[in-house]
Amino acid sequence: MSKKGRVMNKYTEKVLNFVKSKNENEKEYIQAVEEVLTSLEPVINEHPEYENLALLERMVEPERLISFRVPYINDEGQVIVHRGYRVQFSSLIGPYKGGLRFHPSVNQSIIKFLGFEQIFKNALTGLPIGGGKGGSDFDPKGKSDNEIMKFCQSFMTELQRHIGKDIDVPAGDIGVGEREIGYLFGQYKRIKDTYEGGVLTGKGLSYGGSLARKEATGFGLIYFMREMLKANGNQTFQGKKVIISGAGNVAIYACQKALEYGADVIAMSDSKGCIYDEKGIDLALIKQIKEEKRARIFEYLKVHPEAKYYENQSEDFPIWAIKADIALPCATQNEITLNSAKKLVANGIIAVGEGANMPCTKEATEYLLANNILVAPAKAANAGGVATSAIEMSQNSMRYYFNFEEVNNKLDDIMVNIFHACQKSALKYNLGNNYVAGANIAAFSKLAKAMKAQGVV
Ligand code: NDP
Ligand code: 2IT
Repeated sequence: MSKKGRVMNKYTEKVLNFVKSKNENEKEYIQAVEEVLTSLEPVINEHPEYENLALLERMVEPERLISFRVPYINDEGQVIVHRGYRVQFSSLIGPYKGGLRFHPSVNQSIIKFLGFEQIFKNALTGLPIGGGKGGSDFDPKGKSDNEIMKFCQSFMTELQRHIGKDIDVPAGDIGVGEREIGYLFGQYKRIKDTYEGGVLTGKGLSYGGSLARKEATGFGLIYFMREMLKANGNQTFQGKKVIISGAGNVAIYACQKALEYGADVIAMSDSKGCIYDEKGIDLALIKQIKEEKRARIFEYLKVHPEAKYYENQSEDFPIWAIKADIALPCATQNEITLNSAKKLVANGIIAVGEGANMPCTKEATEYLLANNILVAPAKAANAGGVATSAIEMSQNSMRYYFNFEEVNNKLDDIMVNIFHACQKSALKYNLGNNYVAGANIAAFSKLAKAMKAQGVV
């Protein structure tokens, strides 16, 4: 028995201890592995042969981890050096696939946790994509377009030797959107001297991007939540009070779809603080501030002085103290602490939908589940982004475009299927509506089959 009375299967415990000792300084990576391994226990108990095959040991060791220097010259003529990463974690079921994050907090641990999550997420989409992730500790905030372009060109000058449409296909994540993907694509094409559309996704619509990719992660999150609410008491978004952290790509389109479904979105945030507008968030204004002006969310007050602004002052973000029915963390990892989870529960939250990757700490997730809160786990609920990236890759291979409705319908179907896969796995192992475990088990079962079939690689 481990702490909290959980039974620890000997094999999973051995692998977890090994990961902890081999990656001592990588706390986010250890956190992600621990969450997955603890939920896999019922499956591992059923398959003692996995130990001899070292199935788990192989899953937690990246196939390849690349770290590289990224120098560029800023507008003042100063040479600046950053560190770039790409983790090519698993090519079991397709080319490595996953975003690039540009944020000062990026380090090896964060890239590995994201890459590890991506393997399972991509398996859940049902599409042929392996798991990868990359990025840099470069901060795009406050940089000129010229600086962003030079940084992206330098980053790609190294990355290009490691990627390709059938090898590894990066996309966006925090700090990497359509602008950055454009500069990265331009440099790749220039160096390779070939038009390889499918080497990056999240491209602009004028040169190979897919309609609905921009909206996909946020829309997909709401489609997943719609299914989860329906399956639990036939509930809907209509009239529900919703709080959404972040005001970036995921948060904005989650807000848009939630509003379309009749929800009442009352709060959004950025890395500095949150806006609480009890009359309902003015999404057009948020888009103007964050997408067009790349400014701070507190500018919302210039147009709506009656709204309230709360600054982030500790790791317990003020947005989670606002009373609501549904919370959608769409900013970053570990943004819902145990303390914040307690506030959400005390305020009567019914569901938490993870748009960001690993937004709840392990203790927060356990607390929410113990209090019968519905939790839509990130690797399932935010898989709509990467699924639509895979649809972008297919369109590029076919040299063809689907219209918005076609892509959006495929995305909706994929999210419905993912929800059912999580539900089915949870039921199979008597885990009720613990979709966190359900998602891990459903993805792992598929990956384990592929690993057994492919031999010792
Ligand atoms: P963006 O860069 O578009 O937006 C990120 C938002 O979160 C911004 O509003 C930002 O604030 C806020 N934020 C970022 N870091 C922090 C932090 N350390 N503390 C508080 N707030 C923060 O990124 P995305 O919307 O693309 O990504 C958001 C999350 O969703 C990430 O966890 C990402 O991994 C995940 N995700 C993204 C997908 C995609 O397709 N883009 C797909 C699946 C998951 P500010 O404006 O001040 O910078
Ligand atoms: O975390 C994620 O799934 C993403 N950032 C999207 C990855 C992708 O390849 O579209």
